[in-house]
Amino acid sequence: MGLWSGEETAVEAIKRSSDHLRGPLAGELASDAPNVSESAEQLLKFHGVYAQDHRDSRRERSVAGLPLEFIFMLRVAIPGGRLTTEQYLALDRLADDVADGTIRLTTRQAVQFHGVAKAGLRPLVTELERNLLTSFAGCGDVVRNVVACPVCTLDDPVGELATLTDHLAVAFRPASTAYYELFVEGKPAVSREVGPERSFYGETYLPRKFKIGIANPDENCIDVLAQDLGITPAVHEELGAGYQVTVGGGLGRSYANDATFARLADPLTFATDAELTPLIEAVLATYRDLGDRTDRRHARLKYVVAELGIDAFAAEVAERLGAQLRPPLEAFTFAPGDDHLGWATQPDGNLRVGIRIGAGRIADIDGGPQLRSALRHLATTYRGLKMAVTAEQDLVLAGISAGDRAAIDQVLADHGVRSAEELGPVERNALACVALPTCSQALAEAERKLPDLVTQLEAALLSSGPGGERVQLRLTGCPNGCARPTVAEIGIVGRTKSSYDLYLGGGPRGDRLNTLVAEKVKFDDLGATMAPLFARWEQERTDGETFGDFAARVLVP
Ligand code: SRM
Ligand code: SF4
Repeated sequence: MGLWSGEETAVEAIKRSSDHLRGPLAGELASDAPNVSESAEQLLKFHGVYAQDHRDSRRERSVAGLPLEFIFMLRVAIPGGRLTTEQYLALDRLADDVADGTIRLTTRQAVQFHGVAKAGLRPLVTELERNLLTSFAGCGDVVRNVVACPVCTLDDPVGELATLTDHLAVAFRPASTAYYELFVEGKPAVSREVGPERSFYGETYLPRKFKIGIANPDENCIDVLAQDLGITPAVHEELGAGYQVTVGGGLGRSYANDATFARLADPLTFATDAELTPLIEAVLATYRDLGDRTDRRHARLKYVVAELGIDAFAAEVAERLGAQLRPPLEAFTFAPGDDHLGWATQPDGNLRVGIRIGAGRIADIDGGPQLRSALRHLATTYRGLKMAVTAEQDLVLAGISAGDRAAIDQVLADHGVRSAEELGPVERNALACVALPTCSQALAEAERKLPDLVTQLEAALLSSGPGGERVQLRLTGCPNGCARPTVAEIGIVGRTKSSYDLYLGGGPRGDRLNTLVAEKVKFDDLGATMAPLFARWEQERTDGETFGDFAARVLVP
């Protein structure tokens, strides 16, 4: 029995009658229509596909009496963000063949293609499968792409965290074979699994999306407390190595719904390696049973944990697991997240280099950096490289022999790609969500305005604050929080077409939500709004105090 009363949402009915994620998709994908029905739209998400329209052309087309310009976004789920050069080069080709000529890295280490025509979806998925990649469960009410610190998995590709990431990605992928039937031209696919749907999904899958993140025990680059379920390697006094498991994180909010809020996860338990998978299954079964299926805006796991309290939630999990949960470790803290940019030495003596992508968009800019060409050149020349998308929308190349470092630096410089040391103090750790022109939920610009915002804030920092010090900035076009602005030192969130809310006081440890300090600030006024606050930081900070810590101590109400 659920905790919430009311009628279930229309999406629940669509899922229930879909025959495990099939519904009307076969017919609609084959039809000549450029768009799909509402039911198909909902089910496509489970296959990693979003039906969108190009929002820049809405007005013009409406005036001309034309229908919307229908396009699709496809998200490739890449566990821990790890790619081979072969896979990367396949993604690069697909960007031209079926998408808008760009590859978009996401804040969950996935890759998105934008501007795909409906007819391009099957060829796209077929090529992904050929390269052992999948968009299945990239979106939808299931376990999404499992994120993990990219450096842990690159530095030890067969180690504990890499193995766990790959295991969880497969263990929690739906068993339905609909994806392969619909998209892979009827052929059995590499990652295919046949059998009844997993019991923790049941007939209607989860109430909403479910996010799992695996943190580096030494630094929190994935924002583990923002995940529905976070896993951090830890050591128990008696049991030895295992994992601190946290539940109930989530950052999305809605202006139109006061019952929604951002929330950091609570510690649930300490689990050994052998206990982890059944534990997660029990958490998912608890969520399946108790999540709010009457209001999709209020359906995430965090609302169940908040409503019940962590102890009662743990009891529900224990009942489904058939065993008591061990208490979590006490006094568990996180070191600040590393951006993994620049050169570093790997444990085996090889090198890795993290390259800032800039809101995750890998593109060649007319008259500007030729990032896409540079990466294609590197992946083609150095076939043995290992690659990983970070949770900050950047890319790390690893397995580089010391002798190749200078040549790689030269390729990047020749293509106008700046090194980590050349990045500005705000630019370096600035994230932005996609927002316009593709995101249906965007209230304001984000990715396209990030360079302007960085310029404004760096000018303010240089003129008023301690110029060279790094400050973390995250910009989104709405309060859904896709660039995790809610835990950043400076979070800027779209409120109306031309104004933003300003949040301060989070930080790179990812263990503190920030606080609203100014509402509906015009975009062009954001730098001027920040300048006096940077000046106070310069004057009033304690020794070495970061902007986020200072803001949390002094600036927020
Ligand atoms: Fe997100 C919805 C983009 C990470 C919270 N997100 C969307 C959609 C699909 C818009 C939609 O529903 O139509 C956006 C597609 C835009 C486009 O055109 O590409 C979108 N989200 C993204 C990405 C691409 C942002 C980016 O610029 O990198 C990230 C893709 C992640 C992935 O690879 O799976 C992305 N989204 C996040 C995160 C951050 C994270 O998970 O670490 C969050 C906040 C954490 C959380 O889940 O609470 C996030 N996205 C949302 C929400 C709010 C959910 C809620 O609890 O209310 C929505 C709205 C929804 O689901 O209805 C949303
Ligand atoms: Fe779209 Fe809002 Fe997510 Fe940005 S934060 S991608 S505007 S849903």
